[in-house]
Amino acid sequence: MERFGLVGLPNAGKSSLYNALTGGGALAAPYPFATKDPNIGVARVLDPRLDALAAMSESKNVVHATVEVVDIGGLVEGASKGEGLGNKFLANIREVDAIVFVLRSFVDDDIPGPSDPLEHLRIVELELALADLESVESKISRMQKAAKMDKSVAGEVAALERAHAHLAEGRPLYRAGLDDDDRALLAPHFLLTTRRVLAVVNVAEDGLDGIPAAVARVRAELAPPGSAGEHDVEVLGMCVQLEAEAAQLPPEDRAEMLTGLGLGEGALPRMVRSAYHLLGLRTFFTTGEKESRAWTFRAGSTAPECAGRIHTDLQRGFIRADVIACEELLAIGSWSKARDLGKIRVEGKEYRVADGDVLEIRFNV
Ligand SMILES: Nc1nc2c(ncn2[C@@H]2O[C@H](COP(=O)(O)OP(=O)(O)OP(=O)(O)O)[C@@H](O)[C@H]2O)c(=O)[nH]1
Ligand SMILES: [Mg+2]
Repeated sequence: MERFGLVGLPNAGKSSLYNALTGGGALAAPYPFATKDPNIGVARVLDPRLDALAAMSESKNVVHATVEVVDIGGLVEGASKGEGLGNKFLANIREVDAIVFVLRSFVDDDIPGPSDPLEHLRIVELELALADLESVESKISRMQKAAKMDKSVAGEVAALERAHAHLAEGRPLYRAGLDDDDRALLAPHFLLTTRRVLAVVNVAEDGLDGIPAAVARVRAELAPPGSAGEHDVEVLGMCVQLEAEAAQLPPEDRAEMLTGLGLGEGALPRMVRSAYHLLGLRTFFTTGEKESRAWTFRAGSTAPECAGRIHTDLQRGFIRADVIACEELLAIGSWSKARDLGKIRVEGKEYRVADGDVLEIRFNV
């Protein structure tokens, strides 16, 4: 399962966001370092297409795709040198696929800490880049000796040196526009800032109108259009407190509260979808009377690879996939009608599954 890690200063709203996403009971409190050990939970990837398919098939079971969310303790200036909870955050961040920065923008005199999201951003980026700089330096000095004996290591050392140049200027690697070769060479080193980043700007309850401006301000700093990191970074805004309150309500009341505030479906599904997109993740569906289900796959995967997400037997004994786009299937109204109309395509081993495909796998083991 993919993992998102919530990273930020104390009192930014990480645990509140974690609770809203996972329905978890993490301690959210108005003092720094309320979170010491990470909370780990599972969030559903809500997808209206799945609900529509389940309604169409009158499915008894509906299974959403899920992601793991890790709520990490707050970090402060100097954390990489042992301040606050010190380096404890490093190990936790190394284990996530994408970093979610929670940047506080709400003002509340009862809750200590800065309320300028750019100040939050400056500190978290600096600490992450310093931590990476330290690991890259020690790796380079260790590997330079090996490179003299073994020429094949030279490429890796060169990639580390390029990374070093960025980090030494305080630039996290997701801002560096790394090419695929450098990415591949750096991957085994588990650096923190080679991960993609989603920044959540946490605005006040009465600051919803200010979301577009707050997001634009953070984006201008973090990922201006045309910058190297444009594709590795996404920014969005929400009031975590309101989202967390809404998440605790039963579905009908939640919808009423969110629409009442002009928030539509709320920011959480959008946030999970953005993180999905950043990671190059896509969704395909299976649907029937027994169950409708959303499955996660990497963009570019073939039909047998997707079949393998369901069960390894389906990949091993893959014969073919019957395929239709979910919008088309929903418009027709049923799988059998779509078949009668000749709208179900038969695809083979080379087919690259598209986001929103509904699949039926034929296999034989
Ligand atoms: N007014 C307001 N308060 C918020 C908002 N989001 C979080 N808070 C409050 O801020 C305090 C800190 O929130 P937490 O979620 O515990 O923050 P954290 O980032 O997990 O903090 P640490 O665990 O100490 O790193 C809590 O009292 C929350 O209720 C918000 O959008 N508006
Ligand atoms: Mg916390």
